[in-house]
Amino acid sequence: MSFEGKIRRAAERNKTRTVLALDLEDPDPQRLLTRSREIIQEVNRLICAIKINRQLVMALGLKPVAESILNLAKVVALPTIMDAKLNDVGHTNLFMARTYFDLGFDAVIASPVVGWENGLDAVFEAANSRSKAVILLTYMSNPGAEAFYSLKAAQPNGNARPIFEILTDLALRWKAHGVVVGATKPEIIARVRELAGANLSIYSPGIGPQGGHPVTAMDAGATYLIVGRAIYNSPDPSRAAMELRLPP
Ligand code: BMP
Repeated sequence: MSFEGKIRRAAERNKTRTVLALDLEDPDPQRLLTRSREIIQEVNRLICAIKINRQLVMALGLKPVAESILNLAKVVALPTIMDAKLNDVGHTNLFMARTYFDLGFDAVIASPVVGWENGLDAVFEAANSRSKAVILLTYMSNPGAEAFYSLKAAQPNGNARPIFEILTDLALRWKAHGVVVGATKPEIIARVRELAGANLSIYSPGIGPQGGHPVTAMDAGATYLIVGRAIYNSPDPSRAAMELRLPP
């Protein structure tokens, strides 16, 4: 089944649009692995996917991530996203994308600013040939993001457009599964939704500690919320995940 099919099925089954960002930190790799597994076991019926960052892969290593975290995700029927933020030339992007897909990840996040030719072309090809997905970073949630993503760039026709609008067009042209747009910028989510129509999934991080609000982000047009600390740092993670389940 495709990533899209898996996340939709999990979202319907668990009545949630929350993707868990599994970003725990611990200097002891064994404790980190145990805690990461515990959080998944605690909230797996209250989330629809798991996103893993490079920091977790750095701390645990690829093999333990695959054997322990990805296997557990499979057991609890949740798709996994590798937040690789791929941002290099073609051959190294391809190596990383292939490695993550072959380990068992269902989707990767990439940065569209490297462009298509000898940038993300091979990543999309690798994803498409394996029924995996590519999600593109389109507007980040941190305050400093505005300086780049809202910058207006001249178009061949002489008009100037904000960079995030150009990146949204690229996501549509390249047939990306989805885009990442910060929950801290509901007006940008609304604009991306307006440009993209109904079919492009919008993943929105920045809920809680970064200042974004789940209802505002969903009302603006987000498809999924990406949530880390507000769940795993909560004294009661399953209650926190439960509260993020929004009425249909
Ligand atoms: P938290 O909910 O703890 O703030 O974590 C947000 C997660 O989303 C982190 O994994 C971070 O890497 C990711 N993220 C983000 O916060 N803003 C972005 O613009 C893009 C992201 O991938």
